[in-house]
Amino acid sequence: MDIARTPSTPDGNPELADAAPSPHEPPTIRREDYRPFPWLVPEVALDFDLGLDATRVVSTLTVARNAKADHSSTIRLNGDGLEVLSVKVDGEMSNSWTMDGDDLLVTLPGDAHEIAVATEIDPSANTQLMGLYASDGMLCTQCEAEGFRRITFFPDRPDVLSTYRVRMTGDAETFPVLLCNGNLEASGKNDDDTHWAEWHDPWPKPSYLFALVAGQLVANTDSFTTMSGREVTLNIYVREGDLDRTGHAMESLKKSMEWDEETFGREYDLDLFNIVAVSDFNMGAMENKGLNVFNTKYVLADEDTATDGDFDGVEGVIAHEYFHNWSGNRVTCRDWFQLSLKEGFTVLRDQLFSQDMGSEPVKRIEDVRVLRGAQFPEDSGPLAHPIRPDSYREISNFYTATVYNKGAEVIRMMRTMCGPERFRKGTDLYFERHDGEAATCEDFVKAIEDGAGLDLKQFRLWYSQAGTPRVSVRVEHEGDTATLRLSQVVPATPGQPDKQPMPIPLKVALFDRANGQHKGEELVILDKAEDSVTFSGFVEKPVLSINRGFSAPVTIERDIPAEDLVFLAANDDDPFARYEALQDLVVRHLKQAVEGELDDADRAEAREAIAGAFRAVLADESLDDLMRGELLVLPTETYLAETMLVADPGRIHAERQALRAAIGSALEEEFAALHTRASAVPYSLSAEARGARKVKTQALLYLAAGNADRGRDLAWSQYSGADNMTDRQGALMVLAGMSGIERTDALLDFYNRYKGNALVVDKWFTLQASSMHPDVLEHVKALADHPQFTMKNPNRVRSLYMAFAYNPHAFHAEDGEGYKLVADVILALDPINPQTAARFVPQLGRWRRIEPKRSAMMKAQLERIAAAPKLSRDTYEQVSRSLG
Ligand code: 0A1
Ligand code: ZN
Repeated sequence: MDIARTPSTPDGNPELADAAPSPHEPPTIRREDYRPFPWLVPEVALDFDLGLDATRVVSTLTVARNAKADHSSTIRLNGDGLEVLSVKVDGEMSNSWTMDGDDLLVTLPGDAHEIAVATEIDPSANTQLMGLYASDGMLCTQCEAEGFRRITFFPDRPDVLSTYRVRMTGDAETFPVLLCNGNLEASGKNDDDTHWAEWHDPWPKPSYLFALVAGQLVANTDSFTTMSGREVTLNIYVREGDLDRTGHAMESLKKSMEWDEETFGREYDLDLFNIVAVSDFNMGAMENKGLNVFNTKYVLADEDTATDGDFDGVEGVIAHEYFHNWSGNRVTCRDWFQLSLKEGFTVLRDQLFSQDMGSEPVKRIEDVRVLRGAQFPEDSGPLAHPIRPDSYREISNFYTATVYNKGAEVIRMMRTMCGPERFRKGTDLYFERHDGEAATCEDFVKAIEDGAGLDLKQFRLWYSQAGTPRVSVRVEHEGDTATLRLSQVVPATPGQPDKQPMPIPLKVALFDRANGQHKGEELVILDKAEDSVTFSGFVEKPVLSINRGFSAPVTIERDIPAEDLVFLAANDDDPFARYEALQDLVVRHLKQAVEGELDDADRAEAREAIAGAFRAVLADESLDDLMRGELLVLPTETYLAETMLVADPGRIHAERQALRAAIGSALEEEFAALHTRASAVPYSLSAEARGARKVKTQALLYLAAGNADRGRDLAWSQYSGADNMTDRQGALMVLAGMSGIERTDALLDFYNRYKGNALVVDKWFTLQASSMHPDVLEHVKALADHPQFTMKNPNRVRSLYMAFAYNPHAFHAEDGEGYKLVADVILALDPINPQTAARFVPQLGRWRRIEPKRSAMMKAQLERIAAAPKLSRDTYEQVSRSLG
C-alpha cells in the first residue's frame, strides 16, 4: 500500500484538452452501470506447468447460471494479452467461442457447464508486474485489481467468488518451493527433473486474491495459537541471505493476529499463513488469501540496514495485509468502486493497531502528516475523487490516498461519534451480515448504523462528495458566555460544482487562560453550513482548542492571535492539538513571509516567537523524545503550498530554510546539548531509545542550518560513529544537503558498505534525490547512469525519481528542467510499467496551483506526454484528467 505522478514543449499540442476523443481513448467504467454477473463460477481448477519464459495454464471452470442476474447464453471471460490454445466445454473441444478484443466469449447452451481453457504465457517478458511474472529467478503473481486476466481467461471481477484447486508442476531445482493459496494437499516428484504440488483453498474468493509463488526460497517458520485453540503455522519466505532479517516481520505478524482477536474479535481461518518477500513489486504488499506477497521493503529489517521508520513500516504493512483477511477477503468488494470498503477500513485497523503498539499521539500525528501531504493535495487538484468514486478508466489509478487514508478517516469519524464499544458492535454486525459476500460501502455504513445505533443518513455524503471541507471558527465572548461560531464550505471539485454541508465531528475544549485548564472536552457535530454553540462560565474569553486528535479530516481556519497559539503549544493537554498549535504558528508566519506581508521587524518578531515556542519544547521535561521529535518537525513545503491558493515554490523553500536557520542559530546551544544527551542513549528498540534517535537527527538538521561548520562536523561524527541505520541515514541526510568533502566521503562510504543490499542502495539513491543540495537535478541525472540503476525495478525507480519528483525545490527548479525530467521518466517508463509511470503524473497535475511561470511549463510537459503515441490506459487517464 503505501502507499503510492508530468508537461508542453514546442512540439506539444495546446489544443489537446479540448480536442474530440481520440479513437484510442479508453472507455469510462461507471459505478451506476454495475450489474451482477450472469454466471456463477463456484469452482476453479488451475493446472500450471511452470517455466520462467513459458508457463502453460489450463483452467477448468465450473459454471452455473446466476438466478439473481439477467440471463445471457454467453459467458464473458476477461483476458489481457492472452492467446487461446484450446477451449473445451464439458470435456469436448469447442468452437462455439469468439474473441471480443482481449476477452473470450463462450456460448453455453444449458444452465451448468464445465469450461476448460488452455493458454501459454511468458513471465519473463512481463515487465508490468501484473499477472504472473519473473522476479529475480522466481515466479510470483499480482492479481489485484485486474491481473488474473493476464494469467488465464476468467470473469475477473471481485463479485465472482470461487473455491480454487491448483496443481503446479515445475523444475525441482529452479522452483524447489511451490506455494499457492490455502492448504497444501499433496506433493511429489515426477520421473524427470520436475516436481509438483496441489493446493486447495476452501474459502471462496474473487480472482484478485489468487496467488502463486515458485522459486528458491527459505522460510522463517513459527506458529500462533488462535483464540479457539487452533495452531496456525506461520512462514515468511525470503531469499536465503535474507533470513536473518525476518524476525521483526514475524513478531509483527503474531502481534497482529493477537490484536485482531482482542480488538475486533477476528480469528484466522486457515492452518497456514504464508508470506513471501519479492524484490520486484509495484506496491507495498498484497493480501492474497493465505499467501501474502510482500515488497521486500516491508519484510526485511535489522538495526544495521533498517531505520526506526522502516521497522514501523514493516509492522504496519504486515498488520494491514493480515487484517485484510477479514476486511477484504472474508468480506470482499462487490466492484472496484467499493475499494474503500476494504482499504479505508483496513487502514483504520492498521492505524489503531500501530497506535496500540507504540505511542498513540505520535502515530496520530504521523497519520495526519501523511493525509495532509498526500491526500489534501489530491483532494484540491484535478484528480480529486470521492472515497467511493463514480467512474474510472483504469482502476489502478484509484489506489489513492483518498480511497485509503481519507477512507480511514471517514470510518474513524463514525467511531469517534459512537465510541469504540458501539463501533465494535457495528463491525461485529458487518462481519456477521456479510461474511462470504462481496459487499458495498453502503452495506458497511448500514451495519454501523444498525449495530452502533448511529444515524448516518447525512454522513453518507462523505462517501459521495470529494474535496476537503474548510471549517471557519471564531469565539465570541460576552458576560460569562463564550459562543463558538462555526461554518463549513466543501469546495467544488471536478464534476462536483455544488456541495452539501456534511456532518463534521469536532472535538473541542475551551481553556481558561488564567490557570491553563479546561473543563472537559466536548464533541460538537457541525452539520449545517453555519452554526453556533454556547458555553457558559467564562469570565474571560477562553482559548479555543479545536479538532483535537484531528477528529475530522478538514482544514480549520481559526481566527486566533499568535499568543493563543503559543499558549496552546505550551498548555494543551491534547498532544495533537499541541502539535497543531505549533504548526499553525509556523504556517501562519511562513505564509505571511512568502506572500511579502512582513517587513524585517515583523519577520524578526515572528521568528523570535517561534524560536521561543521551540525552546519551550526543548526544555519541557514532561515530553518524551518521540513526541518532542514530532513537535520539532517543520511543516513540509508541499503542505505549505497547499495552504496557498497559488504557490511560489521557490519562495516557500527560501523562507522555510531561512526559518530553520534562524531557529538553529537562536537555539544552537540547546540543540547541541540535546544532541549530546541523545547520543548517550544506547541502541535499542525501546521508545526512549527511538525517541533519542529521532531528536538527535532533528537537532543536527537545525544545527546544520544555523551553523554549517558545527552541523557538518557533528553530522560527520554521527555518521562515522553510528551503530545503526537510523543514526547513519539521519546524518547522511544532513550531509547530503551540504557542500564539502564530508558529503562526498560519506556517500561513498555508505555505498561501499551496502552496495550488495538492494534496499539500502535504494536509500542511497533516495538520500541524494531528496536532498536539500542545490545541484540535486544534476545529481539525479548522473545517478540515472549508475550501474545499479534500472527502470525495471519499481523500488529503484521510486528511490531515484519519485524521491526527486517529491523534492519540491528540485522538482520546481526555476528553468523547468525538473518538470522535463519527470515527463521524460513518465514517457520512458510507460511502456515498461504503466502503473508506476502513471504515479508520477499527479506532481505535474498540480500546475493550476503554482505561480504562472512554472505553471505554464508544467502544463506544457503534460501536453507533451498527452501527445505521445500509444500511451497506456493508466497514464492516459491521469494526464487527461490533469489537463481537463
Ligand atoms: N490491496 C493491496 C494493495 C495493492 C493493490 C494493487 C496491487 O497491484 C499492483 C498490489 C497491491 C493493499 O492494500 O495492501
Ligand atoms: Zn490494503
